[in-house]
Parts: sequence; C-alpha cells; structure tokens
Amino acid sequence: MKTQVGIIGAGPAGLFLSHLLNQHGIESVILEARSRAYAEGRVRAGVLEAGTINTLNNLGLGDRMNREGLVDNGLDMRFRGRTIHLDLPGLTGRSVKIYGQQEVVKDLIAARLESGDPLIFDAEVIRLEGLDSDAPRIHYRHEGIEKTLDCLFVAGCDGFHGIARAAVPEGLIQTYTREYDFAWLGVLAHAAPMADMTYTNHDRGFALCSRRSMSISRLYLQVPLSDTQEDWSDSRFWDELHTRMFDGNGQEIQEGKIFQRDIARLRSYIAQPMQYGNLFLAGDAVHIVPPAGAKGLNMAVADVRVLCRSMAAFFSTGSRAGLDRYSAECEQRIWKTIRFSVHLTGLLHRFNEHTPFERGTQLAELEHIASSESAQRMIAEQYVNLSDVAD
Ligand code: RFL
Ligand code: PHB
Repeated sequence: MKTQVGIIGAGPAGLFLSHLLNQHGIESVILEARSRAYAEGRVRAGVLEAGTINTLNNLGLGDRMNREGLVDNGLDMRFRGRTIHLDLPGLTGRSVKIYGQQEVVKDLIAARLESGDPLIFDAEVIRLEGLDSDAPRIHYRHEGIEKTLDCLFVAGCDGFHGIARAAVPEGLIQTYTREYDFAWLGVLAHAAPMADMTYTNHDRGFALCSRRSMSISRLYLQVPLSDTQEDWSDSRFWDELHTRMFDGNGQEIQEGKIFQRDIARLRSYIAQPMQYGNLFLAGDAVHIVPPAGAKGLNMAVADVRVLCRSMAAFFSTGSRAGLDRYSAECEQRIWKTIRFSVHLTGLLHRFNEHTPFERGTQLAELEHIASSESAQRMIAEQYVNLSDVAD
C-alpha cells in the first residue's frame, strides 16, 4: 500500500490530521493498533478551547458538538470553604465547551469511514524504516499478517506509549520530564452535575467536579499512586468528594450510579525536536501535561493544524521550509501550556513533600486570586485560549 502521509494512531491527533489533510486534497492512511470500539470507548478529556471548536466546525463536523456540547462560562476554585468564581466571558470575552473526547473521536471516525478514506483498526505499527530518506516505510501487523505502507511523510500520532518517538535515533531528541507522585481517580456517574466546573484544594487533597451532560457528572479525586480502583467503593468516593468540596451537609453534590472508573497518573513531558527527517510527531507522542489545565487534546489539535499547514505548503510549492519549521513553531506554545498546567497542578494539589511553610504559600496564592481580578484574568485567559494557531 502507498500513500502521501502515513498516520500512526487514531486518537484526536491522527484523526484531526487526516481530515485537515483531506481538505487540502492530501491523501493519508491511518493505522490504529486498537479496535474501533476501544478507540471510541476511551474516556478522557472533556474541555474544548475555541481553536478546537473552530477546527471541528471548519471541517463541517461540528453538528453534534454544537447540539450536545455544553457551553462552560464559569470556573470555580474552592479552598478553606470559600469559592473563587472565574467568570470566563466577563474576564476574557470567551468560554470553553464541554464535549467528551470520545464523542469527538466518534464523530471523526464516522466521517472518515463514510468518506471511504483508509482508517485501519487492529493494525499495529511494529517498525519504521527510512525515516531520513524520501521513501519512508511503515511496517504493521493486521489480521496476523505483516504488511507495509510506503509514504512520503510519517505522522507519529501514537500517544505517549507509541512507537514513533522511540524510532528516532538516540541522542537526536531531547526529553524533559516531571513525574508526580499522585494520580487522578476519575469516574462517570448518572448524577446531575454542579452548575460550574469546580476545582478544590482541600487539606485532604484535590478534587474536581466536571460534567458530560445535564445528567452525567465527570468527577475526579487526587489519590496516592499506590491506590487501585478496588480501594474506592462508591460510598467512599462520594464521602471523600463531599468532604473535599466543602459540601458540609452533603446536599450540594448529587450522588448517582457510578458507571465508569479510571486511574491516570500525572506527568509533564516534552520531547524536542518534534521532527526527524520525514517523521513528524504530534500530540501525546511528544508532550504530556497534567490534566488540571484541560489542555492535552487542545494541544494535539493545535500541533496537527501547524503540521497540516506545513505539509499543504510542501505539496503546493515543493518547499520544505514550513516542514523544517514545524517543531520550532510549536515549541513555545507547548512550553507555555506546560507551564500553565504545572502551575494549576501546583496550586490545587496536596504534595507529600510540602512543609507547612509551602502549604502556607499555596493558600496565600489562592487568597490573592480571590481578591485580585487581574490574577483571576491571568488564569482565565490561559484556561480559555492557549492552543490557537494560524491555519
Ligand atoms: P492518544 O489519544 O493517546 O491516541 C494515540 C493513538 O495511537 C494508537 N497507537 C498505535 N497505533 C498503531 N500502532 C502503534 N504502534 C500504536 N501505538 C499507539 C493508540 O491506540 C491511540 O489510539 O493521543 P493523541 O491523539 O495525541 O491525543 C491526546 C489526548 O488523548 C490527550 O492529550 C487528552 O486526553 C488529555 N486530557 C485532556 N485534554 C484536554 O484537552 N482537555 C481535558 O479536559 C483533558 N482531560 C486528559 C484529561 C487526559 C486524562 N488522562 C486519562 C491522562 C483527563 C484525563 C484523566
Ligand atoms: C473533564 O471534564 O474531564 C476535565 C475537566 C477539567 C480538567 C480535566 C478534565 O482540568
């Protein structure tokens, strides 16, 4: 098989890239290691920035998001039993949208399959060859048979544990990492959500109340890395959430049947440069942020918008200039997004290594934000827009 762009991974990065390339008449093949059901069932992000919303709309694929997505105008932060309300449109003129990543993925997959363009599930890429030549080859396994895909460019959109980043020869890529020694236990529950997205910093740890619809809540608790799902019965989860949210009489947060759970560890990570020869890396394959800023999906979309623009310029003019600038064009935006996510994580979580002194300064920062509109605006403007790029 032969194509112009071989895309590894049908997560948000790979799927958005395929549709963007298609708009420019550029052919691609997507190879996805997992099944369609698995790719569509993975519960992850929920907050879409304007850049992501506009991209989906410009592709003509935003109908369901516009019907079912929820506009989010408020971001609340609680501490010491008080609530800081960030009025996002009032502070920034913008808001964000809540629409589950798996819904975005379902919409992108359905449109791709309908167009008849190749998206092959259960096709695990096992080896990459000739990345520094003008004829790279992707080796993958499908239905028990080893096959190859020849292409001009390879897009490594295969997430943090993918194969593409590892295919870059040692020493040519620099990585920067910060690991956290806690995780997020996330659940979906059939329960009416709180009116606003609410983050809390409690002595017992961080918690977050988000939503997926007017009857489905998406809820998170900071938990030790050693915890498993079995450690958290439904009643223990709800009790802890009420406590951390300062919901003293248990009336504010609606309980309901928990129907999905996951535990995700937190890390910050960036690999640079995002290119090696004709391999281009995008999304979680090259950067991870802790989820407190709700940025991972939005960053992935911003990356592939830049990548598509560079590839489109190559196919129309033959110039590699845009392709060679791809990484440099993305890096500052990514570092700014990492900084914001790390800052919010530091502001809102309990750290084992914190002394009472550091806990004091953390709470003092929350006091400052509560009393300063400029401090609120600084957070709000990064929350609503760090991932917009020129198309
Ligand atoms: P993905 O989604 O991991 O997709 C990569 C795909 O590549 C496939 N793959 C392979 N395919 C073929 N051959 C191989 N050898 C392969 N190896 C891997 C995988 O099967 C997979 O399908 O990466 P992508 O596309 O870069 O997308 C990134 C986002 O998924 C991620 O950044 C976000 O989910 C992060 N995130 C959030 N982002 C937001 O913008 N807003 C949020 O509100 C938000 N909340 C979150 C989050 C991530 C979370 N977790 C689970 C870490 C909340 C949580 C709890
Ligand atoms: C979510 O709705 O899943 C969500 C919201 C805000 C975050 C992370 C995840 O910071």
